[in-house]
Amino acid sequence: MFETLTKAPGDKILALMGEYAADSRSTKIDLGVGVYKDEKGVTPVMSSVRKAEERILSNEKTKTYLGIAGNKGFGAAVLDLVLGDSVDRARVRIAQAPGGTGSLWVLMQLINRARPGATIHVSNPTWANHNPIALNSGLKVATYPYFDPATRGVRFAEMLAKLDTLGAGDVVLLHGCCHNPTGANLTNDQWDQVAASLKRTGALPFIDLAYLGFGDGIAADAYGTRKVLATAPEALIAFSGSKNFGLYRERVGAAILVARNAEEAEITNSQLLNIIRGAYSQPPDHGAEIIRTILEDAELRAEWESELSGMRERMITLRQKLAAAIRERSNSSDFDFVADHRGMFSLLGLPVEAVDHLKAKNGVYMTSDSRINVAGIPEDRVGDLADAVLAAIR
Ligand code: PLP
Ligand code: TYF
Repeated sequence: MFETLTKAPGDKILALMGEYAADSRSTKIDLGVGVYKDEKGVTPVMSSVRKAEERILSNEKTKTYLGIAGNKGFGAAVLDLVLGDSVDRARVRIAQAPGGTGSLWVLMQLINRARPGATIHVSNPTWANHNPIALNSGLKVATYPYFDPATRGVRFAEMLAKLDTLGAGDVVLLHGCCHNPTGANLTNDQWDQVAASLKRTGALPFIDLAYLGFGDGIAADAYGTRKVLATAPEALIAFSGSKNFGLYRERVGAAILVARNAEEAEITNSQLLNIIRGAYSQPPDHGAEIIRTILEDAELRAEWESELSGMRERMITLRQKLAAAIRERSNSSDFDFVADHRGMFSLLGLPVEAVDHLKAKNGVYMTSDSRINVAGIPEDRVGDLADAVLAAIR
């Protein structure tokens, strides 16, 4: 049987994690995989999460099945968190799923049931996992212009021109906030224009929301999602609780669908649940129960929001420090974009030789496209990093 197989390509980001672990230099810096790190360089269990887990452990009465859509309280709380009052809930359904990735997976399967072989348009560039999930689901993938290497901002006029050419039956995958890998994001005014374009063309918005709260705050980061939902007749959202609750390995996320009316929502949801049942039957509960416990309890929720703000502010400070250090050393504003970007990442726009040089010479690890995880910058080494980056491009 298996002799028919050839070796499949690995995940480059996860491979880089292994390379970093094997590097014995004490001065090495990990700006690779997208996990938040605190000032000690560790990815902590949040205090609100720890407290929720303690409550769950002492209160839990059973571990019997919860059903295909998973934890109902989690679903309701996530809808409040993400949607606000942007859309009539009668048109909305939510199913808990294993991470943002599992949510993307079941929603792409759903698209393929509705429109087999439909084209999903992703930003150029986008998260490395979008393509494989879409292709594995039977969809076709195309790109729309997004990152401008000259300004390190968004090529918005070109993006919008492309979106305007799409039609009903096309799907547009948008990063709700904190674009991965670039760190370049749409302004509120640009979101308004994207929402208007989608309404005009009838293309289906599909929002990947993996970093809610990592950019400028929960409401600010939800602006685009809520704007699109307020105007689009139909939409899909893949929510992840991996980053903002620090629950990576618990695999918690949610697939959200918005249909034209309650009747279509019910029918579409029956297909979504059917996909889930035929895949993994039901999602794991622990992470979802943690999020439910936190969001439903005023005190825990306030603690979580304050922890999340702390993480966000730390990343913004690191951005400002790196931009300032490079400005000081180079007498140029070439890297000021790092301070304007939001979320965990910035695409530096370095040639691959510079990325290789930084790894070999300085033990600075970033993905080959020159994406850095700003949370990985050690606060006391910002100057070293600025020196190394400038030396690598000299
Ligand atoms: N989407 C994007 C853009 C991401 O960066 C991630 C990161 O991990 C995910 C989705 C899904 O994450 P997870 O499946 O770990 O929740
Ligand atoms: O982009 C990142 O680094 C994160 C983490 O298959 C990640 O989104 C990377 C690769 C992967 C799953 C998660």
